[in-house]
Amino acid sequence: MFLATLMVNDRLINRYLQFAIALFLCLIAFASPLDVSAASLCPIGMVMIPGGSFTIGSDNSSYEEERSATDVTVDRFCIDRTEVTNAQFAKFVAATGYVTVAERPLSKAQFPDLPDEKRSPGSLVFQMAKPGANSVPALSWWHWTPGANWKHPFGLQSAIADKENYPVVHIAYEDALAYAQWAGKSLPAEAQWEYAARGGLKGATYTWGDRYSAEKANTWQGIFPFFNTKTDGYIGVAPVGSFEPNGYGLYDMTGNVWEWTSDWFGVGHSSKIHQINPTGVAQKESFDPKKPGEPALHVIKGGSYLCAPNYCSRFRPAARESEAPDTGTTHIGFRLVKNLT
Ligand SMILES: [Ca+2]
Repeated sequence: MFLATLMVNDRLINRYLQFAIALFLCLIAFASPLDVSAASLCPIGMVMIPGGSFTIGSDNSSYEEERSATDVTVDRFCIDRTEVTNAQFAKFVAATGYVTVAERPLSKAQFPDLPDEKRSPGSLVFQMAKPGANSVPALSWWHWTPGANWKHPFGLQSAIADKENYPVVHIAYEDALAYAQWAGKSLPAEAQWEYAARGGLKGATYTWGDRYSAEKANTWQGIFPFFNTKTDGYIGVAPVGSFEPNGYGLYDMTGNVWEWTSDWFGVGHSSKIHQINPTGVAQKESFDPKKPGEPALHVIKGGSYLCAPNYCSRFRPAARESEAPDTGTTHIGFRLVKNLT
């Protein structure tokens, strides 16, 4: 009797096992195409952007460098969900001993006429116009500050001890490139960056749509550089992810800090051909009419917490600015891509 019961139970157990295995295989068969393609192709912290065509630039902007709007195609790629943070950059420095451009003394090769006492490391720090001022010379808000670097954003007296989740700043192009090589990733091409910033919207002015909102991103409210009403909650840099993401789930593609791209800056976009995975002009062709005396410049995108409607209203996907590769400031950071093809 006992043996018969055991045999019946064994058959029941076998049937249950067969059913469970069949159910498990079905779940894998249905689940794996979604889970594997979406999750495993991109490293943690990155989002996969599906390939496609879009219109880069804008013909409706007053900024000449955004013209002519041109159709381009990009292959799928992964992109960081947020700007690279102080905590992430600190891991890179701890692992490699890397010293950023802002932490190095100014070289005689690059600045032959500079007296030795002015070769101390430093960077450019933004300072608002003094109270009561109603006019200031252009760019006079940038102050060379000895000791300013990613660990000391406003000079030696400042620190990032409680700002691990803030975007790293004072990053020169070669600093961003060194981090990218260590991370096994790349700096985005301008087309990749702009395509990702648009979040799936076609031709929208902003990353969220066509209507400007002071509360959608960390920009400047008020009259730059005289007063900032802080409507968006932040007078300076904000922790990454403080505002709603765009349609692709990417944070701070508008404002907070400018972001480096791998493209050299040209006057505008070429409308001659439909380009696939465009990478911008050659280095020798890099030129910005606003900065005729400067050599090759890289494209930066996204605008920053210093962009106000009255000055540098570049908090739009189509907007672009030029930046000298050796110049990081209190409002330039970066994010990376991982190319899948
Ligand atoms: Ca702000």
